[in-house]
Amino acid sequence: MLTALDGTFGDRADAVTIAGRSCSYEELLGAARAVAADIAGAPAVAVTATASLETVAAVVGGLLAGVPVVPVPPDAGPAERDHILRDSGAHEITVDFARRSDRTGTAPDPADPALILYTSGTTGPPKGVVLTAAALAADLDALAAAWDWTAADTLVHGLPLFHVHGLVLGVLGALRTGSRLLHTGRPTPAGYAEAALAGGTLLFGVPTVWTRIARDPAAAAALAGARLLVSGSAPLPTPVSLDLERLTGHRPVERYGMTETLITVSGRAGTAPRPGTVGTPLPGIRTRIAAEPGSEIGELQLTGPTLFAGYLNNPEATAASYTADGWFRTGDIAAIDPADGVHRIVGRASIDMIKSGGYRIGAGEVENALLDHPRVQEAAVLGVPDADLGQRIVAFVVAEGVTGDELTEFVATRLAVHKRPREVRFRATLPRNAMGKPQKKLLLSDSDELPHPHPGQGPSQGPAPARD
Ligand code: MCA
Ligand code: AMP
Repeated sequence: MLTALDGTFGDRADAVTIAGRSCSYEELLGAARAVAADIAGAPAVAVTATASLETVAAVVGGLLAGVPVVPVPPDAGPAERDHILRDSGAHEITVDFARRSDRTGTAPDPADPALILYTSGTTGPPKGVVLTAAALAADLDALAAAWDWTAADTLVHGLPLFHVHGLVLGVLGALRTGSRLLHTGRPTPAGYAEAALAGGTLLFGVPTVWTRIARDPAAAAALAGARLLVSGSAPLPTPVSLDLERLTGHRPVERYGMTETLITVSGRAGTAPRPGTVGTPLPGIRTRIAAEPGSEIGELQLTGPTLFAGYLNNPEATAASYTADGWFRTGDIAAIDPADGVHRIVGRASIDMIKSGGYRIGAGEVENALLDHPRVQEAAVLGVPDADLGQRIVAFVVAEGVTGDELTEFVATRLAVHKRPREVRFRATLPRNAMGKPQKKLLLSDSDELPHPHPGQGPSQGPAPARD
């Protein structure tokens, strides 16, 4: 699975650098084997997934031992953390990166679970997405082919190590292709600039990262020597893509995916990316649009070897995510250009799935946290268009005797930092339909629309609006 650790591509003292600390493949393998020896036979293990060599050793150790790893967001609030640990049944481990072992166990079955990643649905607590080693390998090989990604690359990013983007693509991808990894600790423009000047060739970011780099011309200029910039996890606004091209000479390649499916659709290296589109299906992936007659947009559905093995302990939710004829329902609304098969993501089917800074946040989870506050009678949470984050979380509440800041802090005691509302708006009542369901769109005002930064750039080319 992790070809680089076999010595296939040689070794170097700084094969992997995370937040300023480096190690060779040999050191990483020794540390990961020590983890594997400790956890062999466990049903699952959890690790607090800080951006660190320890997290990498834990995940690699799990892969070597055939024990699924549950990366827990370091800032997950107590409620979220308890849920993840209870639902997964994983026991928590801490890693001492200085330990080494040369133990080699039997190679695990690639069809067995390798990672369990917790991700939000529209309602309820996060669900555990079970990913097999075979699915991870299939996806990384398809991406390596799409991006001409090889051991000659130096991969740069600063994304969190508890989601597909930062962990699967950003760590396991480097260890499978043999590309050197330079993780910047946090995804700041200065960090990316420094890493690009230190030889970075392939740069990964969520749109918020690219937006911030495009607003920092000096940092952007440092990216000129890179080979390929890749954007994903949320829609990249067209003006950002064009600004980056002007500042760096590169238009980012966009790719589309989900925790449940891994990356399934992507632009290709060597082909000029068309802003606002996410490319074509990766090898082995089939896609289709479930559209009403006469319409070319509808739900994107897909099949292929990168799909998850189901939601942990939740066969009903797993079954509900597939059509009767076995295609995965992404919940994303898309269109496919009949001329060249290029896919365009138009929005989400549900207004209750929010993407903020590339993080997926279920409105229901934040609403439930707010409703736990004794002063809150009603709550409706929305993703409002935001020039930096794509969407920002805004909570509409019916409550007395409590401030917005107090409610934001209250949510932070339960859920991860990025799930906190950025803004709380108080209302006397919430508009509801005849069934009693909040009519969320009625809560938005005209000022919640994004201004169009470039003439001729309509909103359809900016971040995708949430749809009901
Ligand atoms: C954040 N802060 C807040 C709030 N939210 N303060 C008050 N109220 C709030 N509601 C704090 C933060 O803790 C931080 O404090 C400071 O404000 C700045 O926050 P922010 O603007 O959010 O900046 P940031 O913390 O730098 O976050 C932006 C980010 C981040 C770095 C782009 O959103 C991020 O890492 N996104 C990546 C998400 C990702 O990897 N998604 C992949 C999943 P302080 O500075 O003190 O800490 S998608 C996936 O895996 C699929 C398959 C795919 O397609 O890729
Ligand atoms: P997550 O499971 O956190 O990866 O979130 C998956 C969701 O992110 C998808 O269902 C899409 O709504 C969104 N997404 C990922 N990549 C893109 C992209 N390139 N363009 C638009 N939306 C994206």
